[in-house]
Amino acid sequence: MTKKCGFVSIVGHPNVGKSTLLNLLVGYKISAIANKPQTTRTNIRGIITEDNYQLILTDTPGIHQRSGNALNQVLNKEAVASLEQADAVVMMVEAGRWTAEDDLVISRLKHSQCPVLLLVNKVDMIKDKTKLLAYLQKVSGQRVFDDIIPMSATKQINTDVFLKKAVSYLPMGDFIYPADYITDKPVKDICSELIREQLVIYLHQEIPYTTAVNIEKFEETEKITTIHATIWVGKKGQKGIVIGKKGATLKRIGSSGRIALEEFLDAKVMLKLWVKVEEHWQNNPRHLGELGITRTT
Ligand SMILES: Nc1nc2c(ncn2[C@@H]2O[C@H](COP(=O)(O)OP(=O)(O)OP(=O)(O)O)[C@@H](O)[C@H]2O)c(=O)[nH]1
Ligand SMILES: [Mg+2]
Repeated sequence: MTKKCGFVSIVGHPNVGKSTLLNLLVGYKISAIANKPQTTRTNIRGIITEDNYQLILTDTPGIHQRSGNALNQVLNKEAVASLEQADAVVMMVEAGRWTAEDDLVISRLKHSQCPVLLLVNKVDMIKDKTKLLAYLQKVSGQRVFDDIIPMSATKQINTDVFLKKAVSYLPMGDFIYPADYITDKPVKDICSELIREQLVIYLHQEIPYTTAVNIEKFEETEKITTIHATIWVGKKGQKGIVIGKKGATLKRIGSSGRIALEEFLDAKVMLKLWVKVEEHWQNNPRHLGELGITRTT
């Protein structure tokens, strides 16, 4: 049987639903999702393998305008780096919206040699279909797109159409990863990603943005997996906020983090969390590297 294998990158401005689509197609939650911008920090590859194809779908951090500190610059670079290897690029936007950040994404795609597909996500939010049609018409003039697919990742509208289209871009070739791999990230990295997702969900917007999670210990026995993790915050005052009154916030983060980890690892998990302060870690490239936030590809 002839086999196809290749890379498709999903780029777009923050919060459009890139990670939601990746998790859906992979069938596991490997990338953090939250209703807040800049949830994703590093490129995450989700691997979808069938008998005749292997689609390596790359979820990237949202491309955004505020690129002041080192972390922001790394996030934007990371998204752009994923394009170098791609056989096709998917630009994702939110139905009914076109922002300056979408223009920025278009400008980043200017030199892209491969086909660019426009995925208009969250169509479930637009009840009036004539409005959607007008929107689709408008966005089709923004650049030459290979195709435009209206879709909803959460309601699973047209996600199968997208998958088929993505596979059509893959070149012939042998599989790169073993058939049972769902991601290229080590299990430890996915675990820290799932804990960080809880921070994004439970804390006020600015704080998760200045936090990072590092797995210090990961011990598996037949009965239980013990995970020790440090939550790094950027300022002394933030430590108290993460911990909360009588430890309530950290407790909530810990228990929902444990549930997410148990689901991912399919094992019983004991999760221990510590909160530590490293001032201005987002501007310290060495520290960013230690936390796994670096240019990968
Ligand atoms: N209504 C609706 N909401 C969606 C859809 N897809 C994703 N969302 C929601 O949009 C929010 C953002 O989703 P993410 O997948 O984290 O978005 P992202 O593009 O990865 O965001 P960044 O990592 O910050 O760039 C979440 O609350 C999702 O549940 C959709 O099709 N319809
Ligand atoms: Mg994301």
